[in-house]
Amino acid sequence: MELDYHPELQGLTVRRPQLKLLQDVPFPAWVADNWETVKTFQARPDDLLIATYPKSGTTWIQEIVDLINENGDVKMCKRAPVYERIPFFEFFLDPLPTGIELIDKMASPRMMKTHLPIQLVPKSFWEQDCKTILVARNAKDCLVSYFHFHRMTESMPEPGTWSEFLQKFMKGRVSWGSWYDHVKGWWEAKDKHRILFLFYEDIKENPRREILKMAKFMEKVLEQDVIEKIVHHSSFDVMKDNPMANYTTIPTGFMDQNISRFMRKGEVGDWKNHFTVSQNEDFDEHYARQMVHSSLKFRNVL
Ligand code: PPS
Repeated sequence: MELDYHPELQGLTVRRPQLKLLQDVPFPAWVADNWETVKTFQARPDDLLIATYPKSGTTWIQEIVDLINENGDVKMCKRAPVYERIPFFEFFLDPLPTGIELIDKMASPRMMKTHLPIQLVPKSFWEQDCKTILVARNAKDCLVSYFHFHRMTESMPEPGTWSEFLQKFMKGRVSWGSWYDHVKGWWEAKDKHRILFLFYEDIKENPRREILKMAKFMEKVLEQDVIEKIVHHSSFDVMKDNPMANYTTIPTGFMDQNISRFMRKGEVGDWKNHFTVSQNEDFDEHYARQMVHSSLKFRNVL
């Protein structure tokens, strides 16, 4: 793996953070310690937010949204790594530029990603009536992906064993908190704000259909050949070999892709390779209790 983008960061190492609570939601200390800057951010009306619980397909949507915005210009979408083209809003890890520093330098319309639960999104986004593309992924695949991500990046606390991490995830004692509260919160808000609510599994099933939904939401009209180009260039196989999308530009002291690739498998149902029968039964029972009052339904879960 080569790092030829920002070579000055080659030796960068990151120390695993502690979790700190913000309104009862655990965050890596590097988010919690910078909360005033996040909270007071001034959104613009044409800002586009991509919101997800971690490991739900954020990078996939970032690539699609950039390709839509650039009318399928693949070269243009390789101008910088995805985390600079569409910055991570609540990112504060020295000596990398913060998400907000990158956003402040962007011309409108600006695009950014966040993992914040709805109740913690700065109020200026709603005052400015900004649009949000929300992507949700089934809990079990999210959990598996999050476990492997914790193994490979020092920006997250130690995951512990698979079964320990499973317990922490079910209790919501992981970075950005409870998956259940996150998806339910955004689901309840989807008709109160301009939110396009999408599912990872739907995009896997029919990327073309979901890309068209995103383009419509972004008020972009795309020619047929451009749509096909976007489908191709945002596919897992193409993105995993694209250094501007696969995070190989990040030094190994921050993300060690020898432990687990950022673009790991990109599949629906990989959880079946991780859960024991009894873990699956416990998880299903707990899931049913957590989701009982919500009309939000995922497939491939129970
Ligand atoms: S992060 O760190 O929260 O921003 O991660 P995020 O991008 O949300 O999630 C990473 C997972 O998404 C998968 N991925 C894709 N799946 C299908 N198609 C495409 N193009 C794609 N791009 C990224 C990625 O492989 C991670 O999932 P797992 O299950 O770990 O492979």
